[in-house]
Amino acid sequence: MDQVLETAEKIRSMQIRGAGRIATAAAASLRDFSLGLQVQSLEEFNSEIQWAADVLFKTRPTAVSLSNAIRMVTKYQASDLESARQAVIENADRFIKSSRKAVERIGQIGSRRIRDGDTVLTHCNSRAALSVISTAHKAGKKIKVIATESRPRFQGITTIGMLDKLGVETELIVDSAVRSVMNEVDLVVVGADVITANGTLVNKIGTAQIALSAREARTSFMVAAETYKFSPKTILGELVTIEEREPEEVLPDISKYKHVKVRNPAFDVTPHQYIDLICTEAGAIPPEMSYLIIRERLGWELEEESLGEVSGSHQ
Ligand code: RUB
Repeated sequence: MDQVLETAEKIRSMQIRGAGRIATAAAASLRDFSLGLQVQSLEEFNSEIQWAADVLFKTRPTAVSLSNAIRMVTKYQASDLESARQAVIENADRFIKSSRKAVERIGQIGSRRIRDGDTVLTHCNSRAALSVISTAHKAGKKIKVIATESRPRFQGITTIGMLDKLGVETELIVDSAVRSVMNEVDLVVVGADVITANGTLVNKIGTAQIALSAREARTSFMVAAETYKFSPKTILGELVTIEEREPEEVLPDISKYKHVKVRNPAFDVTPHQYIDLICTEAGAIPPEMSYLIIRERLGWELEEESLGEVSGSHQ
């Protein structure tokens, strides 16, 4: 129980962050919780797992990877306690392994779009986007990466740190310098928190401005995203919740102002018209094909699932 609460706190406070990492952390937490669970009956096991799933689900409202991971891990059909326990463990291990492979595959597919000598711009810190960039670099392509700071949490500093270790040349810019450098950029590569049924992208605040700027400069804009970043519930008409974080992240001494309100949305929405390509482990697709990815890869059963449900069925 403590381990689940600890993982949830790390996700909430962003010690564990990035849609892919929070999904695998939640899966690992459910697996470890299931392993150590001292209960006598299947019913008790089911309700404890449901409790853990709820705690993890409520940590960050935007990333659909979290609910997709939880749904995949907690979907089992078991007639006794031990086979339910085994199923959760196997589901979680399968999810974690497939997530790692997906990121690798995205790197292989996406890096083909990067040419020798290219300048690539990236935003925030995305494992999938960095896989594309690092695979191109490892293939011997000489590239330069322009990374935005990504205020207010400065994930861009993590990005340049990771690329620096790999020996990739980087330039760090403030977020508002994107248009000033866009004419030097050959390709923008960003990650995703959510991709909706019509190919709309929800990603770190500032992504939409970058996409607009790229469109205006005729620069290609690519999204790198595992298929579990696609949102099945958007097929049912559900809107994506945009997380609003604490004002202190933007203005630490806000209490000294009387009439100031700080707004701190963590993500924004980029319409599919501004996206050239979404690179997934199932291939590089136009955003308009997102509906098919949801139906075919996520196996979403429209009639079986009800809105607002966190995890799959326990039988
Ligand atoms: C991270 C962010 C990343 C996506 C994709 O936001 O917006 O671009 O989550 O990352 P935060 P990945 O720092 O608020 O979690 O490709 O690693 O899943």
